[in-house]
Amino acid sequence: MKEYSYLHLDEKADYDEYVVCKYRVTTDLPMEKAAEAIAAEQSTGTWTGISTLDGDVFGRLGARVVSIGGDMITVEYPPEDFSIETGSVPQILSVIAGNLFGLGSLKGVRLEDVSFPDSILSGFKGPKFGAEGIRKALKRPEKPLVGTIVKPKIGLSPEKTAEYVYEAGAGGLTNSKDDETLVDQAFCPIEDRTIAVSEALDRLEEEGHMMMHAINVSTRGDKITELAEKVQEWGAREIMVDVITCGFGAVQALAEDPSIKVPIHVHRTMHGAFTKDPFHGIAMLPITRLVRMCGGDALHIGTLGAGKMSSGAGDGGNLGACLGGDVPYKSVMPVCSGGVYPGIVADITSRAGMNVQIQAGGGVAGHPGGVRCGAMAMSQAVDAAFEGIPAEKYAETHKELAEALEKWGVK
Ligand code: CAP
Ligand code: MG
Repeated sequence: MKEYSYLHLDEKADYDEYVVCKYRVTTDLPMEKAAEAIAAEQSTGTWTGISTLDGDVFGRLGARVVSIGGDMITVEYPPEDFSIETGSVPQILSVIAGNLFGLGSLKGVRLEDVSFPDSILSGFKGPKFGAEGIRKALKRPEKPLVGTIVKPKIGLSPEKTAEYVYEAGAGGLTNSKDDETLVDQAFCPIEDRTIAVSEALDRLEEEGHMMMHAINVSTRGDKITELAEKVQEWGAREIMVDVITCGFGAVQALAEDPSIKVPIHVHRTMHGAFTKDPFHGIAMLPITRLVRMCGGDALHIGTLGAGKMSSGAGDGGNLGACLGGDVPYKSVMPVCSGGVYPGIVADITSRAGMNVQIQAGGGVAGHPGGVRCGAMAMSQAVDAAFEGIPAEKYAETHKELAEALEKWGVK
């Protein structure tokens, strides 16, 4: 039985033609063996040699291990390994992030990054609006966008939700959103909520303040486009999709649907199941790249180590994957959220810069003065950071910020 080697360690990765993946591998095997096990399983091999694999097929479709360094390996996949039908994330993920995670011979394997050639990128359209389009709609060209998540995440009536949104906007916030678990529950039917929130946003606009609220349309694949079209008719200015629970195809279907004329805020709930372990699973970076390809206009990338959700101190390249010019798409607004409060806004902007959306749920609704004061405190913290004034200094002349710093401190 002819054995084929997947090792091409004397060659450089071919980023122009191949899909190139970087994996972090934990194993007792020699790294060459572990690397070959991944390349074989994800392309033309299996756990043992097979009589049905000939040299021509192997040569054309076999994955290639092009580098091994420390616990990192680089595997490139030939373009023919991917569907002729372009723009298909499911089949791409089955190749680059499929069975390999279950290989018994590996203690851990984590997909850290992926690079796609033009032959793949050209099959995707990217965001309709992007960060620039959202800024244009909000008439907010430079400052960080500042938002809230309506809290409690479930339980408010449509009217109470709309009141929260109005108070948040009156306090200066540019964005609000449904929380990730709120869609169309009996206590807050999506139609009633969307209409009530839309009326609140119209009232704010009449008072001179532009604001968006993302209505969560995360539902089954055969219903999500219909639901998104309906909430748009009911006045939604932005929709939200939980991309991990709904699928990349849901974001793509909405982004590529010409009847959807509002930005898509992409939440990543459930990502922690595979991003949190530094030695097993999938880093956020490949997810961020795929969300931009599929057309998300804004995406949660965490707080770069500043907030409540555990994430690496660095941004892991996600800011560049959202905003960089290395792919043929509009940018994605990076959303920093999770345990955010006025006292860490400057820490976030020092890590992420100003082209971000910073949002707080508890950090607004937990303010001693209520939602409007919480919104004012967040807006004031963003203004201070944008002007390079320390929050404590700015708080001397801004009561709501002072009260927030008093309650939660400054990081
Ligand atoms: C934040 C949040 C978001 C997190 C998700 C929450 O609320 O609404 O879903 O940002 O984390 O439910 O926790 P708080 P990530 O502001 O009250 O923490 O953005 O990392 O995906
Ligand atoms: Mg949430």
